Amino acid sequence: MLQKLEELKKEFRESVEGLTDKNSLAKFKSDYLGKKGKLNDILKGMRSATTDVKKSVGAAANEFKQEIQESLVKQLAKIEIDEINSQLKKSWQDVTLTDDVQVKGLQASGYHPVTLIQREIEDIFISMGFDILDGPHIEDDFHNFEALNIPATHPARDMQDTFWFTDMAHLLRTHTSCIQVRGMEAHEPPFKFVGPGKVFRCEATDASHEMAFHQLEGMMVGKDISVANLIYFMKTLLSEIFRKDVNVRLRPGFFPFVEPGFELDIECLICGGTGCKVCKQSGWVELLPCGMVHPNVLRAGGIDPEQWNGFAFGLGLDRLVMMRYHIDDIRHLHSGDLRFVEQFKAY
Ligand code: FA5
Repeated sequence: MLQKLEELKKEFRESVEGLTDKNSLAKFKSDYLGKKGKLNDILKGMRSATTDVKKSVGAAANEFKQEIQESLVKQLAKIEIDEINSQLKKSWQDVTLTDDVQVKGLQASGYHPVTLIQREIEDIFISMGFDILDGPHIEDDFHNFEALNIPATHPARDMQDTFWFTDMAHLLRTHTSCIQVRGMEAHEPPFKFVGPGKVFRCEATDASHEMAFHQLEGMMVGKDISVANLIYFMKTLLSEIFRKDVNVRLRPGFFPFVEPGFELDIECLICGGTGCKVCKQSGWVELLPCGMVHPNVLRAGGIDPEQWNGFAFGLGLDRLVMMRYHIDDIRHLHSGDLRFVEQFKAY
């Protein structure tokens, strides 16, 4: 029996290190230690053995059992380490590689066209001395409506369908005009800034309307600012963005926070002004509402309207992207389809 035990030990030691996965390790364990396993098979002969043999074989068998258990634990740890290492090898990425290096299985990413145009506009305004401001997506009634001359009973609240929180005091901002209020609260005039960001409206989507889209707010407050200053900045912006002459028209527009208020429309670049689904067959796309800041708004922002005045505008960034890249449906922009986004890599 002792000799059989030695042979079994030799066989075990030779094969245990060849095990490379958890399933074969489990099977191997039951082959040796299971009820009908190889060790018990040898020990069956113990029943008819003498006490001395029982003693010596029993001790050797226990020792062997312990060796098997320890070896299996060690081998299991080795298998697990090998598994982790091979996973690491497969998913290893060199973060120093640039996107011109083709790596199998890796795709070079790019910027979303809205981000690209936002940065471009920020650069244009920075070069004209504007600051860049930010504001929260979750706003309160005061910053989104009240301070912008839209009291609770004002019918203009219905112009923008609002996602309200259940407390009915907070909301997802419906426009970036709240950044005007936050800008006035944080700065002493004179100042000029732009504030880009995401805005949310509870409205049905179509080729030119999304529920979550992007605007870029602009505000300039100083002494004796005029409509001529406003038009100058808007024209500079559009000629820099489109790098060509585009037809625009200015018409009166109503927004409670500006007086007078204007709608600056751009001739639809998708159809060249002949009419399509983006411009709703009108040939014009509403792009840039603007106007002279209402005295009530300055007052709510802590600024004396007797001493200071200014202009403000709210540019629709998604529609600007559509005009710039001739995209005929706004829903492509946030579809999450990589084939679409990958076309806009350069900045
Ligand atoms: C406003 O949101 C005003 N806060 C803009 C403003 C600022 C006026 C400062 C005067 C002074 P309006 O709701 O028109 O205005 O939206 C501004 C621009 O956002 C539109 O011209 C359009 O380009 C874009 N826009 C509006 N609704 C959507 C929508 N559902 N999907 C995509 N773009 C939209």
